[in-house]
Amino acid sequence: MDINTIYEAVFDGNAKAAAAAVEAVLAAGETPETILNDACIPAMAEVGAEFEEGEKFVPEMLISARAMAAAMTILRPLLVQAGVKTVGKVVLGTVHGDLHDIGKNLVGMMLEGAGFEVIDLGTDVPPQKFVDAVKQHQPDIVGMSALLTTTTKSMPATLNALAEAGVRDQVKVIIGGAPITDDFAQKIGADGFAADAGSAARVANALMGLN
Ligand code: B1M
Repeated sequence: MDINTIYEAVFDGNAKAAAAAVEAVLAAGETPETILNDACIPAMAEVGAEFEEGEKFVPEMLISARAMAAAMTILRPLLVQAGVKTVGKVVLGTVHGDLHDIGKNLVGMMLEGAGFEVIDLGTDVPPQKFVDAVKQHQPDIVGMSALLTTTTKSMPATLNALAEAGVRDQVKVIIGGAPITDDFAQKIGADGFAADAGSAARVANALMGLN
């Protein structure tokens, strides 16, 4: 059993096989990072590509997402363990109107793996809920994810709400998601943009003055 077995299990949406393959490949000495980056993420990317080409449909996407979640249940604590210490606190959420959370969850896992404490507000998070979480948890960073072009407008709305509540200057804001670009991030006044989960961790580190 090798890393391709995990790729196939996630791609085929076989949660049981994905979990078993992750256990076996870890036992054989592979790192959780390699399994995440070289099997799980590419498998979901291929599922997305086939969906766009009309070769896969929503139920198939969902079972692949569940298989990925099964793999992540095993990988998450190991990725977190790899973080030497808590380097900062992040409040993370998918913006209002948007239910996509696979990418956001990956970003959260990579941030945890990079040593951040992550407070995950979930999906469909209204601006006021971000504001309340900033007041309650005093994070260093707010991370917003959006996958729909229609929900990207919730990002400037949340930035405005943070400013109106007087807490915008207390946090750095990182945004990401398939329709998000660096240009958009700059235009709305976010502090950082990341194209994927790995770079989200690097951008967060940079905003904390690390590396
Ligand atoms: Co949705 N969906 N979906 N969907 N879905 C897309 C996004 C879409 C592009 C598919 C398509 O039509 N080609 C399209 C959006 C079109 C657009 O707006 N331009 C779309 C649509 C239209 C919809 C619905 C409206 C469909 C419908 O009901 N008619 C509906 C909307 C529901 C809602 O949100 N209100 C919907 C529903 C769903 C499912 C529920 C079936 C499911 C989501 C399951 C879940 O998330 N729990 C789903 C899925 C799976 C997808 C696709 C196929 C895959 C998304 C995904 O998980 N990718 C997607 C097509 C695609 O992307 N090719 C699609 C894998 C993931 C690892 O990547 O999320 O991009 P991604 O995250 C990356 C980066 O973007 C980045 O890092 C991540 C990891 O590397 N990133 C960040 C993400 N957030 C970040 C935050 C950061 C930094 C980086 O900082 C904080």
